[in-house]
Amino acid sequence: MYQKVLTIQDISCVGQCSTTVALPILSACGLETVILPTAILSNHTAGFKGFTVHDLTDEIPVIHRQWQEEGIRFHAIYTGYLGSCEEVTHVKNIIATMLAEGGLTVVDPAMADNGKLYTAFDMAYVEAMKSLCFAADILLPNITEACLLADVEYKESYDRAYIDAILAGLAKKGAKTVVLTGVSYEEGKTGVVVYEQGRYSYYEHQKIARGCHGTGDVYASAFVGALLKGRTTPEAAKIAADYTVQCILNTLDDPAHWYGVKFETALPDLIRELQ
Ligand code: PXL
Repeated sequence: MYQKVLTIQDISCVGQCSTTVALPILSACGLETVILPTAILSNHTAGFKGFTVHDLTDEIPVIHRQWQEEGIRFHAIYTGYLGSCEEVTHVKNIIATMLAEGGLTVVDPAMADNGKLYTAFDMAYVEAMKSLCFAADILLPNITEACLLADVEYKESYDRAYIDAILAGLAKKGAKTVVLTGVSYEEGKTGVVVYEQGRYSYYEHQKIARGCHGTGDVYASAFVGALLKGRTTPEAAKIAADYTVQCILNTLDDPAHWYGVKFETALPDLIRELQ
């Protein structure tokens, strides 16, 4: 079935993250992709000397009202980096009114990594995000975000019991399906835990030494693409992991490309996988 997905996140003009990776990846997966930018930044906030932001919070309800006039509906809504607590409220309103029957919501909290909140956010934002995250059909956090949402202390080194406790904490607060990324139990390996209807699965793959910006968004976009093309949650989690690893591998030989990954170079592999 031809499906229409709405993705709500910022446009970082330079830096290969959020909307500038979600739109091409979802389109390549064969999905009609509608964008709703939450802010326009000169570049993303991680690693550049600075950045400019034009916040679009006030524009969101204006666009929403117009879409409602037109009777537009989406088969899925996938949200990423939002700019403010107020935007979280607007996004909840959009989800409540714009989904087609049986439509799916995927929320990537996109607010923290490596034990730290991104520059633009504070704990008030985390609190606001909780209501959005726990209402989603699929929540797609990394470990840092999962800890913030579950009120569990972040640890650099951990075991299976720690990961189980985070997932139990999320489930207790209302999370339905959780796809937890960046779970590494062994040197040189990392993976994704899928928690769905009380069952766990784990897909382990190689861990590439160099950390790359934007890979969370590349992963989430490929995951949503695979899911909407009919794959199960664990299958989509694996397809997105393999694609993200390939994107990183295709970037490794170019140290000047520190700000993102060359996700375009692996799109043919992703398209082939979904055919
Ligand atoms: O990839 C997450 C992300 C999205 N958008 C902006 C960011 C970041 C991560 O730092 O700064 C603006």
